[in-house]
Amino acid sequence: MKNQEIAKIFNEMAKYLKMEGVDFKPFAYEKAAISLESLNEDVGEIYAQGGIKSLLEISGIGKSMAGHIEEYLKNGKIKDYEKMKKSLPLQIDELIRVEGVGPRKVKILYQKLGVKNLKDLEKAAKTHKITPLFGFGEKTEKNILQGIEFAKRSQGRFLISKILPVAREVLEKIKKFEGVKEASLAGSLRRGRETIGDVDILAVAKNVEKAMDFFIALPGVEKVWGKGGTKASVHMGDGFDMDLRVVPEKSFGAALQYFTGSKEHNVATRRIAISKGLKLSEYGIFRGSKMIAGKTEEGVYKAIGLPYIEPELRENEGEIEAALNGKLPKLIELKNIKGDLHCHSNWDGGKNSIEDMVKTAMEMGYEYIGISDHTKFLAIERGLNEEQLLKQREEIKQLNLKFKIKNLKFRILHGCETNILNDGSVDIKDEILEKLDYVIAGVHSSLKMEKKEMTSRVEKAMKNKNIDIFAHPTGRIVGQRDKYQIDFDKILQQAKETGTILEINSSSRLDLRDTYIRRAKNKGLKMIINTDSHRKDHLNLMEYGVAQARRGWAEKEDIVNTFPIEELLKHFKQNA
Ligand code: DGT
Ligand code: CA
Ligand code: CA
Repeated sequence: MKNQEIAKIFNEMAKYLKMEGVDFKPFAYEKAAISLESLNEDVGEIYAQGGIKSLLEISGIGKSMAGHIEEYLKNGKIKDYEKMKKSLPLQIDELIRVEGVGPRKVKILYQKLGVKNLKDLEKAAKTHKITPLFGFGEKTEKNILQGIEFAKRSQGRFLISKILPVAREVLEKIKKFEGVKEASLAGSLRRGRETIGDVDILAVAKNVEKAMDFFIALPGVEKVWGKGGTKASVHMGDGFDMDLRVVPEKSFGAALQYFTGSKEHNVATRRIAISKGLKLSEYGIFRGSKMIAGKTEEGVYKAIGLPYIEPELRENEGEIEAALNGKLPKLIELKNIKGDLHCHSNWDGGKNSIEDMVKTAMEMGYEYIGISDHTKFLAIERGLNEEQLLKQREEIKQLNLKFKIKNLKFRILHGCETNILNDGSVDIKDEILEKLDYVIAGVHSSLKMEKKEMTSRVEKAMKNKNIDIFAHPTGRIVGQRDKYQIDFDKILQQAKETGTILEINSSSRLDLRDTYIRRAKNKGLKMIINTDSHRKDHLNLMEYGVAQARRGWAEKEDIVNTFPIEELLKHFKQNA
């Protein structure tokens, strides 16, 4: 099937046309590309059956696009495209990824300085060859250098927990701005992805111009990349970019569906629309020229015969099939969480006292909190030994007694976070572990072990009857450290056999990650979402773990800290 090949060429041609400064035409190529990407049938087959006439019947394909498709099917290439490549032989994608460098600038940089790729660009900027160019100047050169630095440093992606609070603040301000009727986050942020490229915001506003001016003047905005008829793009002091798109009210749902993505999900939904003789775009759903839905997302899904699909599921990883078969999961929600069992106190060098941690947990509406300080092997974390654990147990007992007297429905559970040593044993004696309400175990040393060794190390720990929870099971830290080598299928099997609960760690580990959560769920395993708090304000990281759980199709029943306390304790006991 040649559909994707041709779509790719059309996208490239659009960029070349933009470099030439051509108006409108690039859009036709992009439209044709999206059309081909979401086409069910082989475009070659369509052409073979009905010639150029049948190509013209595909939505989004006009006369000149049909001509290009015919040419490619016949000759394996498109002359215009070959010409474009020859006249400007450069890495467009790489270059326009640098913020502040658009297609037109790319062309000038190539013609005047011979810049073909990122490396050339950096060299030109560092040797101040860009400043004297007409239409560039010192500021642009500086911008370009910053853009390159940024692209290199972070590869342009940010941990969700760094972005969401800022984006929410901006969203709230936009919502309150005069004349704004509706606003929502979209893109990867709305889908809860662990890392975010840029923030996408959609709004409906009475006065588009005013709303965009308000957006680009917000505190925190460091630079304005651009402001057009319906879209404004800014760079935030925190290092990331934000797009605001203002859309008509009647199209808000369709735009939200489109700009939430993912692209793969959109291709699939478009395909369904086409199969029903409909056209789905960011403007709405159309039968011929009649708009039949678009104001709400629910309406958009309904018009193509689907129930509403939660944003976290929209990755084209089976959610469409599940929706068609009425098999969508009822995803876990933040409000289902009744407590947090991976919390450190000042006993092990954490910032806050047990009482402080408890107070915050109560304010969050939790029914319980589990204190699980590090144990002695982790000397840098001031890990507790057996004696200290017993002392800590007394303090917790007293606090629980106090709650009881006051008739407070809150309970502190006492656990600890033991270390899985190289041989698979843990660093606290079983007779002490037995006395605790629950025990977490994790790998904190010798992370570079070979796969086989690491797997049996963890398997052995899971067989310890006192260990209830396997913390941050793959050892990765988002943006900082890869997972260690471990046979995850074997870990799943062992967890199944021993009833070990796998942790979804909500800190910057986000471990288990979404796809692994789904594998654990499919295996029928129980998981727990914990924050690994080392201070009280970390407790509200919970929502990031929940987001990953939702991306992993987890339901309330899969996650043990949605259980009331009695049920949770029963669960620990059963699996002892
Ligand atoms: P990010 O920003 O890299 O974390 O990921 P997204 O998903 O936020 O991607 P972004 O910001 O480039 O675009 C936002 C949404 O717009 C994306 O999820 C789906 C939609 N979209 C963007 N480009 C295309 C496209 O070429 N085709 C289709 N069907 N949808 C697109
Ligand atoms: Ca985005
Ligand atoms: Ca974007």
